Amino acid sequence: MNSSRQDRIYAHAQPPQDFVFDDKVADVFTDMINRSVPGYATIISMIGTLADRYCTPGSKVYDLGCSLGGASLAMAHHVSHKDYTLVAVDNSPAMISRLDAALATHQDRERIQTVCADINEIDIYDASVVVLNFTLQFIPLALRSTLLQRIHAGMRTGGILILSEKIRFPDTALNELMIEMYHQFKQVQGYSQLEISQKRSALENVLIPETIAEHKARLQAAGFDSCDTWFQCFNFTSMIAFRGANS
Ligand code: GEK
Repeated sequence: MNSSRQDRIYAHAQPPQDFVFDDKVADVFTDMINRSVPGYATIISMIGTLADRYCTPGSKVYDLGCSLGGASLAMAHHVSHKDYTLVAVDNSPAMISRLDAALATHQDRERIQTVCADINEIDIYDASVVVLNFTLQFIPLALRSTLLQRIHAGMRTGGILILSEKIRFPDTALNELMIEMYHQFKQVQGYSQLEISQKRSALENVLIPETIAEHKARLQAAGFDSCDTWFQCFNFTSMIAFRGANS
């Protein structure tokens, strides 16, 4: 990862504006995501461990919405055989240019292909591991099923999809509690009330969370044999979905 600058984007009062993954965000992204997603470092490291188990020789590994390549680099680090191609995709030129710069001297450079494109428009094929690490939440609701169907269709039998998301809870009181606990986590990470509330408003129309039940139903409808949660902290979860012989 190639940025260590501190995220101060919402430190001062500013007019409301939807959140975008521009240069300003890309410059502080490593700090931002580590202080904004409880368990991010654990999830990244476990994605590497899961990829080592499921990445089959000659296959492709996709990191969809890769940002600065946190999950890509963890997978490249952990997968012990070197017979795979990792495709890291993001539609933010700010993210992909920084990832390219970070990869310039990386030992796995030749195995990692970076693509600046909309993940709804790329070809997905021969995949043993597909990662959507906090990306599906930014895809319009109407496009989510088609994307998961295309991912499923592009996977090898025995492959896995790792889907990490900010979630909401069906029980209103529990949902409120989880959001409050999450905001407390952000405060402990050094974010002020102003930063927390301005970021929340900026994400309001951009990041649409769903319940675990909604995710499971969509994964099953897309053809995945089985799926479940392997990580959860407050309103953040990571799920694993299998493409088995029956799908
Ligand atoms: C990590 N996975 O560090 N096509 C391609 N990329 C997209 C699209 C799209 N349609 N929509 C959003 N993105 C990363 C973190 S961040 C999560 C992922 C967060 C990209 C967007 O540009 C951004 O880089 C990423 O998805 C979401 O493991 O910031 O909460």
